[in-house]
Amino acid sequence: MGKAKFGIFGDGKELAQVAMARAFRKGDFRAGYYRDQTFMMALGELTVQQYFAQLYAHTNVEAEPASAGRLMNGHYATRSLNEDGSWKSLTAQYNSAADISPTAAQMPKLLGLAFASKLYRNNKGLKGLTDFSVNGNEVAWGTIGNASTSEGMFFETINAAGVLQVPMVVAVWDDGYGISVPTEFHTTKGSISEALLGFQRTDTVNGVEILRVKGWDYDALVHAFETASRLAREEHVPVLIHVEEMTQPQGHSTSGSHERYKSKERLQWEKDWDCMAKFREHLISSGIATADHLDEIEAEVKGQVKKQKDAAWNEFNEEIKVELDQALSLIRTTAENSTRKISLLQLADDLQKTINPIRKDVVSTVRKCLFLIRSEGDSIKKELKDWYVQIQDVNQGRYNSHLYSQSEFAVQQCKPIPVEINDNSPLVDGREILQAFFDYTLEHNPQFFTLGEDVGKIGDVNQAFAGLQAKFGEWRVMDTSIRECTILGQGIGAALRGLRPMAEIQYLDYLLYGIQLLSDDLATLTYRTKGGQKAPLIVRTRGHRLEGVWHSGSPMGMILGSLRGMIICVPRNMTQAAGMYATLLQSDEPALVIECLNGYRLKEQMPQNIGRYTVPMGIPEILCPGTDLTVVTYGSMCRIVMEAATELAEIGIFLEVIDVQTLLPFDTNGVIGQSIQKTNRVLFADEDVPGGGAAYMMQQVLDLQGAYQFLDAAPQTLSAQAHRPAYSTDGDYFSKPSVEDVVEKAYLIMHESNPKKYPSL
Ligand SMILES: Cc1ncc(C[n+]2csc(CCOP(=O)(O)OP(=O)(O)O)c2C)c(N)n1
Ligand SMILES: [Mg+2]
Repeated sequence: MGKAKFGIFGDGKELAQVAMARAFRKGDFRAGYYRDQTFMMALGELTVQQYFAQLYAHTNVEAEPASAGRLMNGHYATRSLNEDGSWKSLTAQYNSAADISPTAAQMPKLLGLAFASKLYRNNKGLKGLTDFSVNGNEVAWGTIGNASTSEGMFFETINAAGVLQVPMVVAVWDDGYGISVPTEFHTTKGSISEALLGFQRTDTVNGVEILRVKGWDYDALVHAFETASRLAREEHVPVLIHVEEMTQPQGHSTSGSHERYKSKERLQWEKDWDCMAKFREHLISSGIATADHLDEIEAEVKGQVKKQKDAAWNEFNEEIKVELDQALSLIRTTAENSTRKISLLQLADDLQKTINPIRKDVVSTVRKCLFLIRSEGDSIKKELKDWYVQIQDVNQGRYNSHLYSQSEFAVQQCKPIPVEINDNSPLVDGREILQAFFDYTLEHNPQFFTLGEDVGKIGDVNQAFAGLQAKFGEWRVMDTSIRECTILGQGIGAALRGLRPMAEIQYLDYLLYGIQLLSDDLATLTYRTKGGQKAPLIVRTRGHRLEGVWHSGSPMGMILGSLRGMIICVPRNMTQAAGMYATLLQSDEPALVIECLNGYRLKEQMPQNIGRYTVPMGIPEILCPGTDLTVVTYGSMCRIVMEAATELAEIGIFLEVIDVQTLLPFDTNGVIGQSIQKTNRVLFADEDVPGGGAAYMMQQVLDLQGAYQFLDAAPQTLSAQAHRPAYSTDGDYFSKPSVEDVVEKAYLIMHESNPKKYPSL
């Protein structure tokens, strides 16, 4: 009837979900996909009315607690946080991590949710945190469709779970299809449990327990899920349950019928072997219920569902109706005094006639009206305009809030504590500053831990954690295999359960293996739950400049385009990096910190208050005051630009060099605009491709801050070449911006203003 745009349902997979719900305990977590309505309802974590509220995109958190209308139907989530952003007791409730649509992308965080139990059981420092775990007894339950098991993330997760021995149970809902494509196109040997047999644990060797069960066999399902629950909960053995012979009575979704791709025989088989039909037969044949009794229950339930559906629709509509009536009345009273009376009344009449009007109809009509009367006096426009401003504010809350934390734990709320450096502060390698910071933090923050490739025994490839595994143990400073995506997943899952992980990506160039997960899952988490969940993961990596195509990347434009919702820090040295980590650990926001790859051996003074001072987010630092040209930069480019500034000062050109420090948030106090007001010229310099990070900074300053009006010369960007950097020092010189590049570019901007004083080069 056009009331809902799209529907995707869990029928054909109900029975297994009831069995899974029976084995699920408080404190456990689910990370699944769009078929799990029965499971959520069986737990009591989803009412029928809430189910329909999501279908209609009801923006009210009480009506639709999973996503406040932000996600299409079939995305399930429980709320881990109180209104003020603080944690609820997760061990006192059933938990579902917030779903996302990309197939198999639930897997990496599932691994992390299970891994958290491992930490809570083995890391003695976490024992008191009973709102998050009771001795690591919580199981992380995953669900995934058969076709989605072909994704790389599925295999990466299964392998990691087998290595880590975490309490993860994955149920594969196998209906023989992935939309229209049958199993033989998806899975080796046509069976995921067959294909995975090499992972099967034995009496003597750890691995994954693999169970196989039919989706219509209730007793076997109950047995399988109970077995899995026990193994995972008590022994931390990962389990895969392959649930075969499931059906999909209505096809994949509302957007196409399955008669197009399923044979008559298959359609008949799905009718005969549908789990609900089979369960009915089972209940009758075993004498548990009579056919009449079941008919009665079905009729009654149908009536209840219809009632809740109507209630959801009415509640959804009620709010819109109130706004519609207000708008109509205001437009009509405005029309009475307006020269555009006829047009306004016509717009009001058209709005009133709209069938199933939505907010867009209301707001777009009001905006059209305001545009029509733009030349009329304020007294005529005022009421309608005020109403529009107020409703925009409300709609902002409904549709645009919570990209970042709105709680007292937001990074912006963190109290700045200045760094203390004096004459007694010794000069050390940059990496030693980080090492001192991590030492302090491991000592003082029991929830903090780090994991990554080579992070444990050798203390990362640049030795910022050197000696810290030996000091704090393997549950705090951990080596992992080479699997960037699930390293991040481990971090996300652990952060969802109250821990403070730092997940390391060895080089920024390899972030690409995990950027999909960060973009789809972590960066959207707060937004897509409207503040219902948080995962304050810190992703630590290093980049910008070293050697060659895969160890010198600075793909900031890519990151800025895909990770809105995360904090992006680009510290110029390790002193700044340590202060940023301190800020992040006081906040609840997820972040990416990119250290300078060529900065670990450079000398810096060891701060007196290492571990305690903080670097505020979104506050640029003026590295060198100047009067002629503002140069905006960050990261390793700070040193290059400062060298150029020294050279130019010798010929009387004074650069004001600004380190932005963080790209998200960006210069929240307008420091750069103020600088341009003084210098009237600006250059944005970085190591990204042309049109990348520097173009972003330009947009922020000229467009958002409006600094274009202070310019006396064309604003410019200086970036690396469009290709990736060639190898060796010469490769770097001819690929990345050099001191000469900055000097010449800055000089030419001065030439534009005063060609006489600064003749062309
Ligand atoms: C990464 C990604 N690719 C494609 C899609 C589109 N898509 C949604 S569901 C689906 C089929 C999934 O089949 P299966 O895993 O067997 O689950 P089922 O729907 O059969 O339960 C596809 C291709 C997607 N959501 N994500
Ligand atoms: Mg399928």
